Amino acid sequence: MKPRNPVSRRVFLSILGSASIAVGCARSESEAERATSKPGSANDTARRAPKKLSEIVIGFSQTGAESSWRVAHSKSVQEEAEKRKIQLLFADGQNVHNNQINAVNGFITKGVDIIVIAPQESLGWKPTLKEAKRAGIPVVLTSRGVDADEDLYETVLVADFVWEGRQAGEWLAKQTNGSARIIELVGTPAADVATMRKAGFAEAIAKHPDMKIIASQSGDFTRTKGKAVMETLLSAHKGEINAVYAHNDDMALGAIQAIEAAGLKPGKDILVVSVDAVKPAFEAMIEGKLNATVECSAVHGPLLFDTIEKIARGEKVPKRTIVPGKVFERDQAAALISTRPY
Ligand code: GZL
Repeated sequence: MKPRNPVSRRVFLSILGSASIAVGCARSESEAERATSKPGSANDTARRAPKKLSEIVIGFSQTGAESSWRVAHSKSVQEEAEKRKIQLLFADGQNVHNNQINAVNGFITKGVDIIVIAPQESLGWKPTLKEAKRAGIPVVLTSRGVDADEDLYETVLVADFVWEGRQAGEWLAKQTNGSARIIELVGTPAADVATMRKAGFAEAIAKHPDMKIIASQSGDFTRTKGKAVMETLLSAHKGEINAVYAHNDDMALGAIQAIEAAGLKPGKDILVVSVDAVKPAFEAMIEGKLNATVECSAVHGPLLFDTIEKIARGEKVPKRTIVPGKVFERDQAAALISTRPY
């Protein structure tokens, strides 16, 4: 029997009365046959007794803890699950792509109700996402996207990374009257967020022929690597550099340490602009060492769980849910740091 409409292959969670949940999944015969051979498959889900919201199990595969932003992101998701009394299985990928693939395959075997992924890398997800679909388990992406057909996931919850890169480029163009020798510290190269922040920045500075990226290297979104890369580039380009664009605050803070170690004044001799707007970046702006940061909110928890509950009710959700941000500059930092949520 072919499911009447494609949506029927998703796990349906309809909230009945006192937040109890009926979990069911209509499947085509061939899928039903396939599913019955595996314990904990969606077919079993279809036979599961109605669940209370608090009995739903979510499998969350997180990249790791590479940056202050990521730590705040994990905290936001875990606190929201706690608040809504929804069971969250948290798998720390330790920034290794294959760890995440293994974790998600484990969630599928276990037969969780919904899978949430913050992907370290964008490539290599298709087979695993197809397996989740076959098992009737909806997938929600958060903080980064994947290179896979849209019908393999419900929605991706991200910022507009191209906009972020563009804001950084436009800010720097204004500060330098369109004349700069720039070091770019790139995030994890295989992550869409790095590709997009790079593209947005390049688009903005392309309007200014005298703004040149003299070197672009990955610091993998970490403070340690940001510092190491900046040390190398400072000695390779002695006296040439007057600006740094870092794809996240952690790499910018590492670069600031390297600039100071080289006897230069970050924020003055070399302007520094980055993305995320984490509290340590506000502290660096108050010290005058970071000039600006483009906010990429890490507080995904509330919106993520609202989205999950919409999917559960069978409501349509947009394929891409954009989390808005804004630009913060050095002279605003002291007044705003106490209001920062992460
Ligand atoms: C953005 C997120 C990025 C942050 C970095 O959504 O994927 O990864 O900007 C983090 O700090 O490492």
